[in-house]
Amino acid sequence: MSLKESYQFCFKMGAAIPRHVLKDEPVLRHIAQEYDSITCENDMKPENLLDAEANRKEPERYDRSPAVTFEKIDPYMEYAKKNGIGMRGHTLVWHNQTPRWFFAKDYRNEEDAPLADRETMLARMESYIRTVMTYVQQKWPGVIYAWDVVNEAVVEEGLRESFWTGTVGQDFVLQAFRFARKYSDGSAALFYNDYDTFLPWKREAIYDLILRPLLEEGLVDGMGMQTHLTMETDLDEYEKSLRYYGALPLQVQITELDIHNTDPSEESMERLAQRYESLFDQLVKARKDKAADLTGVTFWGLQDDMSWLTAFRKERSYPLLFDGQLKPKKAYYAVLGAAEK
Ligand code: 9MR
Repeated sequence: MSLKESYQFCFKMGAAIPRHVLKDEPVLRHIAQEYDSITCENDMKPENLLDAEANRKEPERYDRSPAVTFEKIDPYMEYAKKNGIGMRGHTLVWHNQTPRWFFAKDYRNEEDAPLADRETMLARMESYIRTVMTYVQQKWPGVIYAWDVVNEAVVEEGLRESFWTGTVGQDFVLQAFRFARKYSDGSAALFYNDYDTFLPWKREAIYDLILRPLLEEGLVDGMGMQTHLTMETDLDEYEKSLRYYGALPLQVQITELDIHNTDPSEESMERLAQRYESLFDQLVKARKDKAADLTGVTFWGLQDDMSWLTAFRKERSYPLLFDGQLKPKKAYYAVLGAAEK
């Protein structure tokens, strides 16, 4: 049985995929066999959808309605549609992977170009969200079932300072969700997505700053727990967060799961497998106890040698269920096993 078959009774199973696998038939067959959800690892982020050339060439024309291009995402959408695979839309509004010129007056590219004013940036945000959502709803109906409307807006000091807070202001999250709700045809749930959601201060801060105000206006449908774990992450705290968000009138999705591990030895991969098993035990139990409306689990990568962690941590990581040859590791069987208990 595959991952998606084993967990069909519980939630969708997904993986983030990079662009190059779209040309790799054996990998595409593997995805269709194991998963019923995919996320573009990078291609649905603003830096890949915004049409840099058009906007910067005709800044007056596009000032309040940025030009967007879909050539990078169409191949993913087509593959998903053809294979009956759902997609998480990642991500509409983010401080990262959104070019600085997008926030600049007249889309100017210089590093110190003055920023656009609030009204202009609100118009650009609305237009971007409308254009992207409308396109996928009309051209690829039924494929995207969840949108990460805003990603990673909370830090220890409160709301993260970014070009979004610097232009629109402190209400940029609320504004983004209002636009997403306005242009959604209801086929996709609207998510707030963040990392380190297992930290006690962060789960509270996300509720206070983000979820509570959004819930008051009925603007949010789900909480995305990214779930980039290490071998040391406190899984009891993780479970508390899962149940904390689960107690809210929201879906919960695990959106970017991996467990950083630098030691490929057999014992270490066995410990990794045990950790995945403990985590999936929690997830299945939360679902069975109705402690969380957990609707999907997505791994952040297909196989160890495609993981972002190796570059980010500057040390080779073996964090996923499949090795460099796409061969299932012990962790894969441990995850399958957790579904059968
Ligand atoms: O995996 C993505 C990596 O290829 C990019 O270089 C990186 C740049 O921001 O983004 C990675 O994906 C991130 C995701 O979009 C949001 N949460 C954290 C992920 C890992 O950095």
